[in-house]
Amino acid sequence: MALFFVLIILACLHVHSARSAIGSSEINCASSTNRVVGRIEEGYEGDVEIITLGPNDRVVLEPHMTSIVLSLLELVYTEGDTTAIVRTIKPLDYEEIRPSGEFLSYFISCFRGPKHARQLYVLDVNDNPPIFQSKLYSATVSEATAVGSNVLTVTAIDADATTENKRIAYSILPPVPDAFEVVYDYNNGNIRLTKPLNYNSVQQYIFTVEAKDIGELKDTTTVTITVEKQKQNTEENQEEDFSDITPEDIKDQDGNMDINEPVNAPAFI
Ligand SMILES: [Ca+2]
Ligand SMILES: [Ca+2]
Repeated sequence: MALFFVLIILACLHVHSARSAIGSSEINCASSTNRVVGRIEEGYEGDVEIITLGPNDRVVLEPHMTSIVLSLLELVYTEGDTTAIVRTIKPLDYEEIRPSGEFLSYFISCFRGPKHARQLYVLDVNDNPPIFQSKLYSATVSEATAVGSNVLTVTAIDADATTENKRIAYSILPPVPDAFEVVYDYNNGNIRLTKPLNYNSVQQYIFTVEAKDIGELKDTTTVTITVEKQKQNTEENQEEDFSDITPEDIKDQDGNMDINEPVNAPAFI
């Protein structure tokens, strides 16, 4: 009975000591193979592939299509071993891998023998927040600006590589000003005027705009809109014009050039 329990415990220890990896395969250096190791989310760190070798096989890890693999993966193997393990050097980062292709590709190459091609698909995770290009945006807007005009554009960048994880929604956080809204396209947030401005009522608006991605990762920026008084109307301009006339230009009817001279009333017969 005691022996039975010892065997059970040994079996459990064996299970717990077995290495887990994304994939496993056998390599025979007499012929080449080409296979997909598997798919894994970015951030993964650990064993990628466990390879069983023939007793006389000797292998090395080589890049395939791009050299980036050598900065991400290494081969744990000593000549004479019947097992070789491909494992990560650092957590896998989709944004680092994606510029080189759809998947990580490498060779397990036999010494003076065929190369065995492997593909590992790394999936994007929403691990990057939107970041505003500036923490402060400002604009000066005339109170004559038409309602519906875009008065300022704010921009945040999300470093995630896939469209879904880098899509950004912009909004104005409470307290929301009564004269502006934010409308956005794929790239930018546009601050739009929603009611006529009145310099005599409000000279400046300060509010916070938030950029948020699909996973609730977010950033904020402060927007300042300064209202500029509408240019003076025609009547005021005329007053301005008169004010520009110098005394030398003013002549009384009797031809006196001195503005301080009394003007003689014309004689009526
Ligand atoms: Ca993101
Ligand atoms: Ca990502």
